[in-house]
Amino acid sequence: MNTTVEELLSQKERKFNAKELALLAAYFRSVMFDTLHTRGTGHWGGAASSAELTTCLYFNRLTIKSDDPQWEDRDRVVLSKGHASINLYTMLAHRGFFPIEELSTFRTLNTRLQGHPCMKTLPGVDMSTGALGHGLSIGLGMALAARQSGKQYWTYVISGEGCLNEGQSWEALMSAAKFKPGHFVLMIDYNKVQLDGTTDEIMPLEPLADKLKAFGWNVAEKAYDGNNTEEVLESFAWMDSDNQWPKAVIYNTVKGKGVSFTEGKNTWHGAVIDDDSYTKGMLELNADIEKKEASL
Ligand SMILES: Cc1ncc(C[n+]2csc(CCOP(=O)(O)OP(=O)(O)O)c2C)c(N)n1
Repeated sequence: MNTTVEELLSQKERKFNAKELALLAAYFRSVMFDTLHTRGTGHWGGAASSAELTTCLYFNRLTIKSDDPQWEDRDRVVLSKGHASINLYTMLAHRGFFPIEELSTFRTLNTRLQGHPCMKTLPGVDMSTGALGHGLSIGLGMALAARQSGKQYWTYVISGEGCLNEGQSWEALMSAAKFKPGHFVLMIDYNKVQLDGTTDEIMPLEPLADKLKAFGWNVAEKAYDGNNTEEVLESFAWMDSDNQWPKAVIYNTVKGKGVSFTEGKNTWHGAVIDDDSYTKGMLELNADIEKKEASL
């Protein structure tokens, strides 16, 4: 690990600014790429597209306690796109929920870091996910529970297009608009590419913002650049700007972001990272880290 990243991570409880978050996201992307290659497994594309979203959440936004993962007042995160588990695990490990070295056990049988996150075994995981489309309903339940119990915590659901292709998501969208729980946010990682094709080929979602509005949601007028930490922080300011719930934010992202030959390609949804791709990809990821370090 290079010094600047190490310095930042030694203060992991503080709220980082946009440039620091950009460096952390670049570094975390390299950790994800490295772990997937070492373990001979996939799901790089969707993990990479969410890197800035989760880095900004875990290192700027969330009220959580790594030494008390079940703290009742903690903010909740539901990674509805549970196949991107390596992203969530990388955040949780570097935020102090479990040892960073444990990432090397990713997707090994009988370990805590299974291919899809398990809330029963891994500290910091608020919900077990993996079957697309469940996350929003579960998040709604968490947000309603906050209201019921007089708590102020926030609930964030991170969803890809695959989740929004599931009918259950639209039932949850309807229910949330009826019950209007506070501090409830849907963050859409809109990379427009799924497992075996583009979203337009599989099941188009456009006009997505209009659909969400028609379902009764408060939708951010701007579709933010979800791979730009300044814009993600801007979206957080929007979340705080009024009291109209539920809220949805659409983030334009790039699947496989950070490694040129994986960007925008569904073939890199679940592919194993072979040695040659690893070598070439790491050169790009490390160059990005150096560039972001120099900008601090
Ligand atoms: C109900 C269900 N159907 C199918 C799958 C298999 N599957 C896993 S990921 C995926 C594509 C997801 O695409 P997207 O939501 O765009 O993911 P991202 O690009 O953000 O990783 C599919 C079809 C699943 N996990 N659950």
